[in-house]
Amino acid sequence: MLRYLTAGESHGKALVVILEGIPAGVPVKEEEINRQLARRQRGYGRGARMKIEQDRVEVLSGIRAGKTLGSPIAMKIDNKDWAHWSKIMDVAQDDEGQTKVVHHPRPGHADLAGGMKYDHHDLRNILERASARETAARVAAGGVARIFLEEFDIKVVGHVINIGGAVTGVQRPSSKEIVKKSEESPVRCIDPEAEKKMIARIDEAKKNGDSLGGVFEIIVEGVPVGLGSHVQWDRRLDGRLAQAVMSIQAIKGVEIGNGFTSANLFGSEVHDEIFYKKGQGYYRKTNNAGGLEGGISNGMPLVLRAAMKPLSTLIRPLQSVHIITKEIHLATVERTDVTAVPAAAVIGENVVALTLAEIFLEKFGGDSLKEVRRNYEGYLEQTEKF
Ligand code: EPS
Repeated sequence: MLRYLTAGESHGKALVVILEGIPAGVPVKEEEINRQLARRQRGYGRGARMKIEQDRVEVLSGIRAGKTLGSPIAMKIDNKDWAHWSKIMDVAQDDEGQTKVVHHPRPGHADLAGGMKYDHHDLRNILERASARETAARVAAGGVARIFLEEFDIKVVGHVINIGGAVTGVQRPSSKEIVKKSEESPVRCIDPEAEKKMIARIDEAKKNGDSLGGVFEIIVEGVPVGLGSHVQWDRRLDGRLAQAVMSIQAIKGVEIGNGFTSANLFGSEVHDEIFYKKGQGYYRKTNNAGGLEGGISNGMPLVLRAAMKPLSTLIRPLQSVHIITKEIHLATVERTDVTAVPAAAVIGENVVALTLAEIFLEKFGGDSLKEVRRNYEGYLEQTEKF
């Protein structure tokens, strides 16, 4: 069983994550995890915080001499900004000046619902954990998961296809094209025309003290037939991927394959016809299903998209209420990003990797990489004969 838990507040000392269930013998380099962390920090439209942080992972357990031990992998990412917040976020002392107390909940944020639920009258006690800073810890865990998946030639890539209505014109790009072009784009978009429009939209939002959301796409190649199952609701691959991606802060919609578009079409226009060639096996000419049928991976690349709402901290704030006096008040303004869709694409890749690794291990599980590989190869041999 692969599982993980994160802890940490946005302006606390550090973020931590414990990842358990990665088999022994997987070669893991800290540098590779750090590369994922750095990718998550980039993106046009990010705010001042990203100039302060340079996320680096410190592996505390579970890896020795460059290989996983099979024991829990504990990792820590320090918050550099802690230096400015140590008094405010102190474990024992009350912040005497109360300089950063939050009483005006931001529409769209967890502030009000969280405050009411946990009976916190300083809404900072909610927003510190609700912050998307937490995703750095998930990406660290995802960094290990994708190294594990790559042992089986499963590769996860992502790119931005829409920011604030500026949409890419490139349809169904290959993974190679995505990797090559998105890393160089400040908005992680592979279409230079759309990139220009996205940047203009971000500039416009910034000028107006506003924020923007968008859509990113994740593609996974090398997924074998048979991950997930039709037999029970909580074993369906689509449902489990959607939960992982939907749980990323600010995500409001997830679709697989043609998703919402297929609702407008006839079945004959949607379903991917099945062909067979000796030596090659079964194949499809289209992939409208996004690599999934009946909650089971079908051997085609997995295609998933997610919609991110505009960030809820607005420099020109919306109306809210003072939670103590109940008087009308503008929402709290915290330092923020204008948009974080490029970062969300990286987070999406990494949570998808975690979910796929989890389901892969459910099917081919073993305590060492060698054992998992043996199980996997035996299964491939069986399906090739089908
Ligand atoms: C965030 C607000 C900003 C973002 C932060 C998420 O942080 P701050 O309030 O410190 O300026 O930069 O994202 C990160 C710190 C990160 O690592 O992604 C929020 O309110 O969610």
